[in-house]
Amino acid sequence: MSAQPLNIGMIGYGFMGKAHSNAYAKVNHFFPELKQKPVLKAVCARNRDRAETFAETWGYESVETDWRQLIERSDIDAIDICSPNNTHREIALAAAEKGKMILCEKPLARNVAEGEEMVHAVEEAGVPNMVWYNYRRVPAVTLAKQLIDEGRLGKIFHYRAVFLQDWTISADLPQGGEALWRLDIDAAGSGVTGDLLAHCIDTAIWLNGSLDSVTAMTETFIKERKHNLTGKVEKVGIDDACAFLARFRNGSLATFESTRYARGHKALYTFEINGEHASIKWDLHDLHRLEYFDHSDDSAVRGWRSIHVTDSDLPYMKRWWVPGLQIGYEHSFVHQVADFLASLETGEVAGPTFKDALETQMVCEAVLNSATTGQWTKV
Ligand code: SOE
Repeated sequence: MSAQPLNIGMIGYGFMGKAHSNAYAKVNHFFPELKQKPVLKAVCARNRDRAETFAETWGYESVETDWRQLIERSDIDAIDICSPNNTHREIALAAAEKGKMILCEKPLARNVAEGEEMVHAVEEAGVPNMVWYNYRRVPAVTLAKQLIDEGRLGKIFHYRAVFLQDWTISADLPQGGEALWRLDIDAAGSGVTGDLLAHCIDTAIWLNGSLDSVTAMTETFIKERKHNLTGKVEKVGIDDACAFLARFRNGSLATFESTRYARGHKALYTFEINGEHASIKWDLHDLHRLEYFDHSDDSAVRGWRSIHVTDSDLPYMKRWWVPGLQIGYEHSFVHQVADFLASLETGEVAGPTFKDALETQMVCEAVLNSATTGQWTKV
């Protein structure tokens, strides 16, 4: 039986628009059992020429320049929100009201208040929803989850995560507008906390449960930048760097650090988890490997082992190539769409939902509040 079409209306066409479009295009080739097939029905962006170029490149059937028009269309089943963070709430509320499924780029919103409204809207409308925290579905990270859930690490004492970049060091870089909205507090809501630490927090909650309290520091190294929308030099409102200590509800201790000022690092996302019996480490730059240390090994051979996560019995890998041949960043998005489509058939929810992502938003807000007050803050 051929798969039923699931018509996608994509809002935005930046880097994430490409990652999601690629996932929709590939998913049924590698997950042929799925009963629904995403169809790239329409892409929406204010700049018609660029939207048309994007549509042609990726095979979208049509173009809209007003997201409200897109949401009105009866031939659209699911809205994918890939536009800046300050648009997420309004689009999600309108899309939920029209009964559309919603796949929203991370972070869910700029703050908890917006996120709460979004959760309320999708729950009230009863529409399937998901947030693109893609790193959960890197096979090595999913394997880490399996090992933890099997109890192999035992009691977890420590969680350590960093996400380091260096692309905003130049004081000449403006803020605001296309591509640079991540530096604009109004558009983004926060800096590295919502953009990068949110990934680390989502993974951490998924692997080790909820966080209880945090104490944080943030810094804005470049205080003023030219604003692309006004042409004037304006105050920079985002956090360029953020580090925080945290306590998980299960008693483990954590450190999280993120910056866009770590010269030499482009996207170094790593985490390490130390348990009573075993430890694991993961590094985005080597994303197909999971480092594992098991204290129960015979001391003659005990040591950190590097698991090349390519065997077909490991998460998602039977979908791809033969053992030994690895996959990359884009595959995590394919896996996320596959799980979302499967959830529509089984009714088994594919996380992170808006509600799950709201918890991450709450941690981000507690972190930013703590950095302002200098106090330990409950999540
Ligand atoms: C920022 O540079 C960014 O593109 C984030 O917005 C993404 O979420 C992250 O995965 C990579 O870095």
